[in-house]
Amino acid sequence: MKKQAYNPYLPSWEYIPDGEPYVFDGRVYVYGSHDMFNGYVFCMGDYVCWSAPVDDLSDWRYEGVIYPKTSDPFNKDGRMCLYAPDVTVGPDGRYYLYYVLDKVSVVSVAVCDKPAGRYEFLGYVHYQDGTRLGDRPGDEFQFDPGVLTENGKTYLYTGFCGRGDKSRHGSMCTTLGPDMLTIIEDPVFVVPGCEYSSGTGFEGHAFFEASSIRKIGETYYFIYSSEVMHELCYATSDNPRGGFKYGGVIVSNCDAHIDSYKPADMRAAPAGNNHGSIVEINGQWYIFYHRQTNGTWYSRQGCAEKITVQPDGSIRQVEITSCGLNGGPLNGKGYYPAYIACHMFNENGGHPKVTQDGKDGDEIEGHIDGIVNGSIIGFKSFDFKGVSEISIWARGYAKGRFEVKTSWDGEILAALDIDYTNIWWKYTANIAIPDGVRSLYFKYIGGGNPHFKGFELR
Ligand code: FUB
Repeated sequence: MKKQAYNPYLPSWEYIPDGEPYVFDGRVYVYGSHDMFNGYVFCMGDYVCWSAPVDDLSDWRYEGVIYPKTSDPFNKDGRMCLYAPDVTVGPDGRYYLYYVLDKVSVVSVAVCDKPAGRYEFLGYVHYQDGTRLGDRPGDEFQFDPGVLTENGKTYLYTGFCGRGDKSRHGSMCTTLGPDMLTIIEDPVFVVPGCEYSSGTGFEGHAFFEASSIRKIGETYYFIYSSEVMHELCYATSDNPRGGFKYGGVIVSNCDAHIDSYKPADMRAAPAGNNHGSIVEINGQWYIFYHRQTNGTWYSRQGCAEKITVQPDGSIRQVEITSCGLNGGPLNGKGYYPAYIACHMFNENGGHPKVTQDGKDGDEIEGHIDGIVNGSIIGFKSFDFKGVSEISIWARGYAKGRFEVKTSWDGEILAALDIDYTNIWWKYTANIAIPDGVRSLYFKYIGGGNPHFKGFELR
């Protein structure tokens, strides 16, 4: 790899949640929504695409705008947002983009000859009499399409189930014919929402949103965001239109359930909605998901972690890290930006936040603010060897110290005293980090609210 790969995997000034990863012709393409820095609602941008060669997951290329939000006939004035999309290759070899706008319950389709060219609006998914899916009396709410095409049929999964809404039953599968628009098999519910999960095996992890579908061997894997929102779960079946059994949690964007370094119910990062999917890249499976930044749900960023599909087809929950696509721990020496922190929490509740200077689109490296006395910021993980000095860059109205540790509640290995400064200021201390693969934590003790830009290990 040319560089090391971090989480988030795209530049820190890019905000692409809901990522659906696919490998086409030797490159990984990610199709997601497009949030903005300081966005005041979800998904304020046009769809853009990023891709990377399968043999260098650090080398992401901006493919540009693939679909402006005003391309949909229902949205000529740009009043609505493009919610989470998905892409599938049709029987004609072209690429089909499925999405819903945020204020209408119909599924739109756009098409392109290339994975990341300019997609053109094609039409709305409809029954054979021309009635749009979502418009027929009795149709349930259409949301977050996930699509898979095989043998001339496209399986379209949609739905959104809020707590207390008995009109929503779960995620539904609708089968489309080779024109990619016309329904040939009516919707059937495949995974229950929380109002209908009792006795199904999905209790506590019922379907909320973010339908996504993949196939491994002969097994269909339905990936979705559960009723607790921060976790991506999976269910499996040998039939795309039914028989799905709950499998488990693959990732939680706050590491809920993980008890290897903290209590299982402790949230190691700001929890928020989640959406993504699994993909095999060069023989390794990954889960793509997103995290929340800037203290809101409207500036989300894509992250990824390695997963293992066990011989029995099961997938165990993986931890959130700073280095998901890197293939292993980060080099134990060098400069690292603070925005790659995977753990951010305060001793007395709440979380610091990743943010950036400037406005949306300004290519300025992100940093962390919202730091208070007792804030803990962690990075996972590094392969340390012979580290003897550490520097940090901080600024802001603050006077105190950053303690450095290799576990959030562990021994203090160094302390860096900081003072008021209006510009990024470098502070250095000697440290002896034991060799080996470990996390790195910074705990702030003091007054005020420092900003944290990055650190260097030597
Ligand atoms: O990005 C907008 C919406 O938030 C998506 O459609 C949902 O899946 C959730 O991630």
